[in-house]
Amino acid sequence: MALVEVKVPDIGDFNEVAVIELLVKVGDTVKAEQSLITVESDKASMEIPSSTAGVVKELRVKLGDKVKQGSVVLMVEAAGDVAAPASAPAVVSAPAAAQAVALPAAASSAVASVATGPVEVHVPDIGDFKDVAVIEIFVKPGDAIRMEQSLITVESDKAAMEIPSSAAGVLKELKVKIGDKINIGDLLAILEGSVAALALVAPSVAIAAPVVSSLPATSPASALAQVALAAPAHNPGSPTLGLPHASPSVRKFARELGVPLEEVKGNGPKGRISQDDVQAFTKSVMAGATQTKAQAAKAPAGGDGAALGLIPWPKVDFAKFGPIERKEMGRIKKISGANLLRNAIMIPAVTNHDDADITELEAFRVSTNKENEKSGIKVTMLAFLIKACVAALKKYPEFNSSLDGDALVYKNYWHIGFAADTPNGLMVPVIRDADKKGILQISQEMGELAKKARDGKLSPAEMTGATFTISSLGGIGGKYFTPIINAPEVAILGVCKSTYEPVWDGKQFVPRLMLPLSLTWDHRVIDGAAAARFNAYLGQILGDFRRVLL
Ligand code: CAO
Repeated sequence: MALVEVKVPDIGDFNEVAVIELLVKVGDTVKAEQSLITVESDKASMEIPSSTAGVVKELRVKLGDKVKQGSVVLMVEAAGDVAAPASAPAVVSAPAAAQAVALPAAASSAVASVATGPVEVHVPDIGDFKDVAVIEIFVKPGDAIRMEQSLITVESDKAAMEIPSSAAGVLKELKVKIGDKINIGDLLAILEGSVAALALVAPSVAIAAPVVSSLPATSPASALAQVALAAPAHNPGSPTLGLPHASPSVRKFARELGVPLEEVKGNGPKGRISQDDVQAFTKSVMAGATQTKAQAAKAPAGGDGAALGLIPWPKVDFAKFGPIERKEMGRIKKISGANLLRNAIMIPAVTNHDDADITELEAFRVSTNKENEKSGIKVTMLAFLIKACVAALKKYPEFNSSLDGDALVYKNYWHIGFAADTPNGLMVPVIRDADKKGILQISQEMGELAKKARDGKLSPAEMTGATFTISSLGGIGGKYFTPIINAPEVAILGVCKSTYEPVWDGKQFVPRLMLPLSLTWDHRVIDGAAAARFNAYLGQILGDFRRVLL
């Protein structure tokens, strides 16, 4: 078996195009015509195919390298049926058919004439390629079209190209739609207005597509067509198109997965989207961290359940049963609704209910408030709860963690969020570094943050970074409830109104002030026993704060 060089075939006038993707690695078995690398000029991206079948023994290029016709891409141990040329070195050159020529610069500006009225724009000579699919449409009726402006992108299995307009004017009618298969001569569009017609315009590319190199180039026209088919997947420099910048294979990959490429952030040079970017986007959508625009449009705060395969949400004409008034939900309610829905659906949440004896603590709170009357700072039970929770979070650190894929992120800071009821809806301001602050400071900050929340003046920084949240309905009433975890936190404490209860002290029932606690926790991270211990410890601290010192 011969070791052969696979070289960059004739890629027209383009010199020194950058390698932007390596599509194979050492050890891979490649077929003849299989794409090996993607190269890119400032206007076009193209895949370079293998001229032979075999096993890749060595890669001679790396990302960022500049290549031109004749550059060795890799060394292949040719398959038995592929004979290397007898003469050494065993070079497999580009097929003869790859003698594509670059579009003469003059061609695009020649043969122009001035006309008015309807002008038909047809698919120019795109070589032997037949039935190439329309994958993108850049224009719509009413758009003012410039000469040479890209109208659509078509794609074969290995190359993507933009088809430019052969005339200027206002687009009256587009004759193709996404998915249509087109051929040379097909009517693409009808323009109207003052137009400068061009008799022959090849697609606006100046880089020959090696992917068509196996097709016989029988005439200058088809050679030109090969140039044409080398068209760019995207013109990264063009501000007018605003298209995602990605190579044909990445586009194909994205289409196969149903990924909207325009929503993917490219991390390559000039924002180019790589296969890794598409994969990362897909993972993020699957994990629920990202929503595509289509998903967002389909699933407002209420959601219709279709994405979960549920039966449709009941649609009832309430007016049939009595007078109604319809009011759009406010922005905050919509945002928090969407978050609550996701958290309720995605987190296997369990709630433990317990009671804490706060008789002595309440007495201390009342006396503290008396002593501090002049300071203007009012201490409520919530400030003690924040402090007590920090102690419990330190003792049971998984309650202060977040899930990141298969890993747990333990946070060595204790920022406690508290739910605040505001006229605009529920908000969760955050007391930062609650472990470093005393009860008075926490009470003061809580008062300020709660006021800001009610006035709609909380900054994003004041609502982010919490490691655990407390939702207190103690000032209102109720006994127990099941709060929803504020992802990516893994637990939340719900607190209701304390009441005097008869508690057995071993000899008799005595009146004790009992605080109802409801701890909701993420069962992926926390076990039931740990949750019971957390609540029990919290109860002990609230019963006797001196335990924090132990
Ligand atoms: N048991 C008994 N009384 C309690 C109590 C409890 N657990 N917690 C607070 N109280 C008392 C306070 O001592 C205060 O009494 P006084 O008026 O006699 O002094 C009164 O209830 C009102 O307290 P508060 O609500 O103003 O203060 P807070 O620190 O307890 O709470 C805040 C502040 C912003 C959290 C609260 O105003 C609030 O918005 N709570 C609602 C939170 C919420 O909506 N949660 C639900 C989220 S899930 O939808």
